Amino acid sequence: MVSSKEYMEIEKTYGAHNYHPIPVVISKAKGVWVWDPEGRKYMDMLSSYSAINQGHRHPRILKAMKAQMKRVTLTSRAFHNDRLPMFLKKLTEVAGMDVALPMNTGAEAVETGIKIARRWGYVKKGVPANKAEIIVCTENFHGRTTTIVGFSTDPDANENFGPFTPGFVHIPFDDVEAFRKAITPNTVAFLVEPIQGEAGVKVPKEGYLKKVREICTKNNVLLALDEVQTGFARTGKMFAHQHEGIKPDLLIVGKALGGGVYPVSAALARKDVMEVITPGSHGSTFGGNPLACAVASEALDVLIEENLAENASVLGEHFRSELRAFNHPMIKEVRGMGLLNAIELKPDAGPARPITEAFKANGILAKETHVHTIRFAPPLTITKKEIDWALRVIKKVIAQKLG
Ligand code: IF1
Repeated sequence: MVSSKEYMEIEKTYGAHNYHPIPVVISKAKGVWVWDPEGRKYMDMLSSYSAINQGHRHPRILKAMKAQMKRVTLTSRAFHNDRLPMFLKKLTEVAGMDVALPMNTGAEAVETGIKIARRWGYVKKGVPANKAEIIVCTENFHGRTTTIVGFSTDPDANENFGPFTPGFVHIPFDDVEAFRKAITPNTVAFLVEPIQGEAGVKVPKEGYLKKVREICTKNNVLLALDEVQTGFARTGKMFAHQHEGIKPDLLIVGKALGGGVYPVSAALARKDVMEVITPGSHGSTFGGNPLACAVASEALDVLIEENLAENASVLGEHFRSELRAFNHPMIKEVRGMGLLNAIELKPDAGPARPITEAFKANGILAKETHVHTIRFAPPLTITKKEIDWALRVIKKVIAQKLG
């Protein structure tokens, strides 16, 4: 048998070094649990950065995938297929948006949103050619393409990858006045995450998105929400923007839409916005393929029929209140929404990495983000009993490592 250590060495030799993973090899998974080749069991408290909201290898999603594999898997969009129509209908109904454009990865869906917003700006708003501006936030994370990293403010993401696409303007996150001031007659959209994930699970003040929505409407600027990470029940509602009772003009989704088995993403919009996209102006070989549509349709049904938003809301509240009550002197803040949560350590505690490695040794997989923050985002199928076990381990490890 090949050992975990050997797998990691082979990967290091033959792979690009674009990651610094927790030293664990996953070779089997089910629900909230994963196993390494040596048979050690861990709770997955990352869920592939919220892509596994339905849990690993959900039986219904695997069944739908297998059934579709027996019929047809890929057609391209040169022809119609018999899975895309109902998938589009279901997705737009779940999201409360008029129409959707299917892609594969989150970054592609963000790129799609950028293209829609710019074209809408020229065709509908009357912005002069090549003058469109999109407002984005500092510390954003929207993906890895050259255009997207071009407006990242994280040097790790974009150093030496230029020259970059112009047309992006930065403001601080959770700052309504900065947004108001940044708008010009050429502003076509505000692209923002409802909760900044990679920045360390930064939850904005209540009312932020609502005020932003009002300003967008008043100024004829599209509100483009990136819910790739916050979408599909993660924060305790189907979409994070629903906590504010608002609707975006553009909604970007991915990750959990693929049910943890297949990459599926989409840009959704109002009909009058999406209609600027005409034949030949955008697409993807794999976007909207019948296998993706079968998987994603089932992934949506599972979220709804298993009440996963409700579970995320209840257990998320429980998770945060238990960690706050723990009140450890080295914890600066416990924050989050639903089951997207983070512990930020005080600078005196030192880096979070030794803590996440100790979690691993105690059967919990979580990942640090930046130096002092640990993110916890288990599958939304997690039970009260399982999260209570995780809480006991988390408290024990923090007490052991930080006194
Ligand atoms: C990696 C981070 C999380 C996203 C939002 C678009 C995308 C993402 C809000 C792009 C992707 C992933 C990418 C993944 C790690 C992960 C991540 F740490 F990098 F920032 F979740 F916080 N919009 N986020 O969070 O989606 O193209 O990857 O499908 O390893 O890069 P993608």
